[in-house]
Amino acid sequence: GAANSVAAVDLGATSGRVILGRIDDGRLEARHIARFANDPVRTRDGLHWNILGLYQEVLRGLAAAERELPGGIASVGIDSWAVDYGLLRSGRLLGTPYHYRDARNDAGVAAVHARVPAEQLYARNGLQHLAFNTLFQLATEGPLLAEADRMLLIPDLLAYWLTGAEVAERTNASTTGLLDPRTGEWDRELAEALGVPVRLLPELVDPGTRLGTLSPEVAAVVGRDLEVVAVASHDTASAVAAVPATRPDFAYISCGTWGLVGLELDSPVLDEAARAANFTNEGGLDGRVRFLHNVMGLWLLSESLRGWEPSATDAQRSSLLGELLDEAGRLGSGLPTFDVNDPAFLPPGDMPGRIAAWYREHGERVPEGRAEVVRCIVESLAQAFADAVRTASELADQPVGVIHIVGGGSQNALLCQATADRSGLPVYAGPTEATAMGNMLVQARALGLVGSEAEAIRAVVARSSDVIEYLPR
Ligand code: LRH
Repeated sequence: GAANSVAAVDLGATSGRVILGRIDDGRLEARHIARFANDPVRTRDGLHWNILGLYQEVLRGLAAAERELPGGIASVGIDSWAVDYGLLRSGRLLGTPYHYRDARNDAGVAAVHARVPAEQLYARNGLQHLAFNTLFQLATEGPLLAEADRMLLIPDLLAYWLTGAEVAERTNASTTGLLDPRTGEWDRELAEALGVPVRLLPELVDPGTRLGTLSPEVAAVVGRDLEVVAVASHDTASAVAAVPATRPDFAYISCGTWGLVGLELDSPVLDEAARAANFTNEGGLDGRVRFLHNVMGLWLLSESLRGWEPSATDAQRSSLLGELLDEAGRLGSGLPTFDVNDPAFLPPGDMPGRIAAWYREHGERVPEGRAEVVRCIVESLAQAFADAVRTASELADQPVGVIHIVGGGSQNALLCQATADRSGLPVYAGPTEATAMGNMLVQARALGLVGSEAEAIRAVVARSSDVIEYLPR
């Protein structure tokens, strides 16, 4: 087996995948090994991730990858959605990790702001206000915080179970609200001020750090001992690292469950205007700053479909979505848009009903029928994307000449075209699997299979993917 292949475990909020990538001649060739649903579970105390089920799928996926390429996998990297975590004591998980869409966070926000007002918090951590940021969640844990001796974010928790290494990978740690965006180090003073014991915060590592090999009992399940490498473990950081930009004046939209819209910067923007616009300064690959805004994303579509067809399979829902998008594309434009970022749309539940309520409350005509709802969602997302690109450019005082859309949303032609139209900028769409590609290429770089010069990873992605151009009309 050649040692130029790596495996990516990429866990999104609705599905996970294990992908094998081969780096050859400056190109990355990826093949899917496993794909599995990530269905949250509601118990009496709230909405949780099925973390053991996900770990099981990771083990199965790695075993399948090993069977596909016996002895040929040089390393494995894990990325997932941000902010969520497990608390541990002496290596034992205390409770089931919560889903960031659980309703518990409002109390946490009030508790944190009572100690550190929002303005001061932003000046310290540079994070946009999202009620699910880790520090707000931690403020709801009560006595568990005193019991725990470790907090591990989801990809770090899985890496810990695989290898025994207890670390916090920096890009994802930047979404906790407890990291100083100027130094990239934990803000221990802030943690203490918020009652978060500093012993919970593990040693920070950068993407590319070798974490170790599988523990013997894990290697027995997977079929071989594999090396685990920390990647940009925040999925959005991996996606941004893999934006196939070929010029510096680009904005990106990493569009999956969320639409993460912004710019890559050398240093954070922490002023009052950035705070008021709710822009975040998250950590990117190689110390870059992901200056971006969370837009609600494809969640609006997936949750609408779940409401319309509660008993359909994922495959049935995605083919229905294809039909509805075709139909929506044939409708005349000119439907009114709604504010996709209204927090009313955050929790799971009846999405079409909430959208109708938004239009009613704002004195607008309520969309009729599924295709109209879909068209309104797409146009409203595109408007929010265009607005966020313009705001990012103004706040960072940097010109934007092109927009790159990566992730699942890059396959949505109606959305890509509407984003071009509403921004007046050319949109370059693809690759769909940017997150997994960023994951794999950070590993490849750590192994010396990709050069370490600036933009080397983006150049490999650009050579390896078909990017579609949408010009504004
Ligand atoms: C996207 C994402 C996003 C976070 C959210 C919790 O998957 O990681 O960057 O804000 O999930």
